Amino acid sequence: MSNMNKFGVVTIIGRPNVGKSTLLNYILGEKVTIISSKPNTTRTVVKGIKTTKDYQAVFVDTPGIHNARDKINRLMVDQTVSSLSMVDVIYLMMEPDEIFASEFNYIMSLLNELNIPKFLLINKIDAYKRHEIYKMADTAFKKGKFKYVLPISAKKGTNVEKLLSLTVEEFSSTGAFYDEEEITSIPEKFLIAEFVREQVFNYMKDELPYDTLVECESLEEENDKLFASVSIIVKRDSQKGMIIGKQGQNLKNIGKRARQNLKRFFGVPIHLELWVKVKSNWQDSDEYLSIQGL
Ligand code: GDP
Ligand code: K
Ligand code: MG
Repeated sequence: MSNMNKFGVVTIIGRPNVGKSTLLNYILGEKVTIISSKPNTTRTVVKGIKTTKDYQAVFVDTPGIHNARDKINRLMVDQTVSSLSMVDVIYLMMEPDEIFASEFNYIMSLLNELNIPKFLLINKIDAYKRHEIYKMADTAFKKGKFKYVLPISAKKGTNVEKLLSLTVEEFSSTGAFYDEEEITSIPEKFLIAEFVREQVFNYMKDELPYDTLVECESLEEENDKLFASVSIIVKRDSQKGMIIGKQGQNLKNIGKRARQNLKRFFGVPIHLELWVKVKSNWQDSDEYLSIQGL
């Protein structure tokens, strides 16, 4: 990892079955997927990380974004889109014959507001005729502000190398921002926080405030064991109580499940220390904004 000079976060948006997982599996070369059982969580979830000698790309999922049918869902989608400010590149994946329904237009109008490069991936080109692909590309350019429109086949890998090199062009050179030691610890910390966040969502159901922040404050490795300290930051004391639960049972469950998943993911045991903190104005604080914007 020491020669790595670029770092970025990518999200893939698209309706079910369009081929998102297939593309990720092709890119990552192995199945790395974190599944959140709670739909419509507005936070992003890490799906996998690709590290080469030149770059590191973190792929995150954006659950619930393709569900803008009614007013309630649209509120959720609004929230989700604003949480995308942390990503460097957005992939929107469609099939050549997909129609531009009202929810697509709605999502597109929100995405167009974001100053983040958007790539339209027209997937499954191995299964469609050329004119169908051209027609989709033409319509897409009219509907959205795409930096690139790329016909791909996630299954066969057609144009995927091209896609990756265009993606990395959008990444920032982390050398300018972090020293080497920090670069190597950032993705693991980011992942650990995501695993914990996933369980916080699972156990809190609808009571969880959207602006809950999860942060991995320290991570150390010793004798093939990981030691992590993670903070769950809420705005009010009452929310702190909810997360901890009766006799700490909720927090215990969150920690237990997160630990199991982390152990499976990293392949080593992990000692996880969870803290619940109240910071009433973290959204206004530079320190926390920079963490959220990782
Ligand atoms: P997701 O729901 O967006 O994650 O979609 P999946 O990755 O699970 O893919 C849904 C289906 O589409 C699977 O049967 C895939 O094999 C298929 N699929 C994905 N990409 C391609 C492609 O490039 N060409 C073809 N022909 N099928 C594809
Ligand atoms: K970045
Ligand atoms: Mg999938």
